[in-house]
Amino acid sequence: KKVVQLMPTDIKEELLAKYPPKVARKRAKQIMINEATESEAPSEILANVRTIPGIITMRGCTYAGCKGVIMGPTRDIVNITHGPIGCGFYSWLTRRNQTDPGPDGDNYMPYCFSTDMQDQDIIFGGEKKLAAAIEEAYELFHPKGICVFATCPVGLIGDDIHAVCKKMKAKFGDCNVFAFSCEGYKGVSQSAGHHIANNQVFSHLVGENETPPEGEYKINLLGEYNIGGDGFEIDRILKKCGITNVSTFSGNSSYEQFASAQHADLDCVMCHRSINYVADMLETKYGIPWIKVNFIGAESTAKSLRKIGEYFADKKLIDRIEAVIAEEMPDVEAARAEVLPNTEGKTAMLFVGGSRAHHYQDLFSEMGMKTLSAGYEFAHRDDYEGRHVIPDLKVDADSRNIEEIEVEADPELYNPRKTPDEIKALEDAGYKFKHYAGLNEQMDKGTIVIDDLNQYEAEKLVELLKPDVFCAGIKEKYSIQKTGVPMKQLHSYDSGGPYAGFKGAINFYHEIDRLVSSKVWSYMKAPWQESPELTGTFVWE
Ligand code: CFN
Ligand code: HCA
Repeated sequence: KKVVQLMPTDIKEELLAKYPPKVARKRAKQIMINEATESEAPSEILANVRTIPGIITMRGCTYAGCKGVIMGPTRDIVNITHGPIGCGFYSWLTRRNQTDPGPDGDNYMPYCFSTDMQDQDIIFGGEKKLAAAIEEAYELFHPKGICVFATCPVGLIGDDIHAVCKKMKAKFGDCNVFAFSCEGYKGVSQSAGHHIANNQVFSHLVGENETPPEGEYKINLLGEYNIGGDGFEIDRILKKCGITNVSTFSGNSSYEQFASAQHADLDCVMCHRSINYVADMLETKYGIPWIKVNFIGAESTAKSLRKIGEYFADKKLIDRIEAVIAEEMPDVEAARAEVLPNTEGKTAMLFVGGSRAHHYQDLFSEMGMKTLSAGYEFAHRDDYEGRHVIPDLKVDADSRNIEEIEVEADPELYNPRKTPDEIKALEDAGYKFKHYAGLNEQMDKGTIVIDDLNQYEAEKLVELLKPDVFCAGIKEKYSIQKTGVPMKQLHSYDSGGPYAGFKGAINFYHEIDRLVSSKVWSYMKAPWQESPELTGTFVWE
């Protein structure tokens, strides 16, 4: 048995060793050692680029980002997938977004609406079938809104879904019908779908309701999707503090909430990746400023509430927020004290979407757990490096050109080693930035940040670093568990949750304690344990 000390650079080398030179060169730019040494090249990471064909990526498609992610949690809009039945089926409530329509509210989420495209529709066109589907949905439910989502074949055959929707909207008169050109192949990941969804919701829905809702401190909660009931817990806390949540984009959301979003005083952005476009548009068009918040982690929740209090700068609100924190924290502390002896010093890896790989590190650090390696599936450089470049938006909604969405801004704008003077010079030249803590800033020195991790690298990482828990999605779950490492889904939460807010933190502490303390995993033999050629000890820095 050979025992070696693995440096972060060795791990990077090991991850790349099996690739052909061209692939290795590209992947090398997406595997970053966080500030390895003073003399190392700046910690820059390549993100939001196409996955190399042949690699088994963790990513999803543009349709998933638009239909499943942004519009999926909206209960009283009928969401029709124009395409083969599989696309509708696989985006049918698999995300575990919950909703509460109340006793009389409409809820179409349990339905899966699809035009069920067949061969003849591909050959002769599917517009008539789509119009019939919209009509049928209208006759059956009389919803406030009907949304239509394009899948890959729709773009390829050229069905004009926007024209069909326009015609149907005019025909009904009392139903807002609009479409999303979110063909799966359009971007490099789900991310393009978020952008397309944001633009259309903003153009067709936000601002429709002119009556301002009641409330002293009105916010919108952007980028919170009520997975496993997270949004319910956040709403409980906001209500307790006396803060009015006008609209959530889009967890537990309704048509009216979207339509009223312009009445908020402040936008609080949870998941920057998926909804920053709406935040920027609300700021540009309605002058509503946005701040970054995070309700994952008890301390982050307290910090975010204080940030909201600070914005309104009202003593009554600030006192109430402090009282709520003081009331909620003892239970959190008790749970933390209970799990700490089991969790302290344990290690985690997180590879999730475009914000959770970052947000959940707060929860792990509250439990004394270290993140060895983390990364996003489809985030952009701002999510890693914390510098958001505010786009130059045209306020007129119709002039927004969504075809431009995949054009990345000059990479130099994101360079993390830019000095304050250089930033100032860029600002003088007309660029507008917003700064917040990105993933890289949170990671310890010597940890490994990996963008668009794939199946091969995931298994290799686990083999080399043996984390106590690995967090990712359903595609990773069983291959990781087979290596004898517990796996926690941070997309669907497996069947758990909520994990947001104070009560959610308590749930998470116990869940992770159970996972990392369980003996069952030690009975599993990973392939390298059966024939050990190499065992590694990870060294920091
Ligand atoms: S709920 Fe969100 S928090 S919206 Fe986004 S980037 Fe996905 S569906 Mo999966 S769990 Fe994940 Fe984030 Fe924002 Fe969810 S980390 S991948 S597209 N995501
Ligand atoms: C999506 C949705 C997803 C998938 C989760 C997973 C989700 O990207 O289309 O891979 O387990 O959270 O449901 O991210």
